[in-house]
Amino acid sequence: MKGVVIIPTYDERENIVSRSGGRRDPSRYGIIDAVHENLPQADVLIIDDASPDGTAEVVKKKMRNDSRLHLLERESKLGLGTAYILGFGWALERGYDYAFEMDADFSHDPNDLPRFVAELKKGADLVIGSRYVSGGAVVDWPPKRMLLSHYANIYARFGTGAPIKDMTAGFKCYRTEVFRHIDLSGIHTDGYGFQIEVDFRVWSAGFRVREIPITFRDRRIGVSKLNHQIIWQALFLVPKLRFWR
Ligand SMILES: Nc1nc2c(ncn2[C@@H]2O[C@H](COP(=O)(O)OP(=O)(O)OP(=O)(O)O)[C@@H](O)[C@H]2O)c(=O)[nH]1
Ligand SMILES: [Mg+2]
Repeated sequence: MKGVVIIPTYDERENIVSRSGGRRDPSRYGIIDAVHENLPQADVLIIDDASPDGTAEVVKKKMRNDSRLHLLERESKLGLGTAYILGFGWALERGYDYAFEMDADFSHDPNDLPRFVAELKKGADLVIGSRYVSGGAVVDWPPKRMLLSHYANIYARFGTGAPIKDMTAGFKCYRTEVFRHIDLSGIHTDGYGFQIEVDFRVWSAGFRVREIPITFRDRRIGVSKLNHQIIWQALFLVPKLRFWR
């Protein structure tokens, strides 16, 4: 099976490629190397939105001696949702069997990657790295953020009726075949709402969704891109999905 790990980036220069001493010092290790250490056969697709910190430049430099690395550049910060939709189409066109959603900031542990693929091989169509199934956890998050995530997930689960414990999770692996059967161009949400909407569509289309426990950590370096608009959008999306069903 051939896979691609899609990583959208906005100002993630310090997280993306290893800096000198990265082999010994984990805080200088880059996410691309960490992915390849765990899934040597997989490709990595970075989708960068003209990051002012020059993330795309360090990726391009690394691409010169790594044929498993790909980059799509967009002209401005257009959001996580449209970045993933672009990446899903890209993966489908190129015949990959599976595609990951993953953050650049080490909130998602690269060591977990092979467990997702194992579940896919057992027959799952979407594997979600879940903080809210037995064995899953969140560490280092401030209490406010923890509560927001907890209640957002209860709301999303009961509101949409989808039996998924972590619907706002962003560490996921899809069988690319799934993208042929859900209307990607009809998705206009971002952030949390995007995750809820895609999970809902995959589940409603009758695909096998499987949650595996992960430990989620606060971002390693850099600033958060979470904003109030993303929260409001997710709030209004849930009743809309219920109605649609
Ligand atoms: N291409 C692109 N990537 C984005 C955009 N917004 C966020 N990202 C990336 O998407 C991933 C998740 O975003 P984060 O900012 O980590 O969101 P979060 O995990 O909810 O919040 P923090 O970890 O606290 O920042 C990271 O790799 C970001 O760099 C965007 O508008 N465009
Ligand atoms: Mg993050």
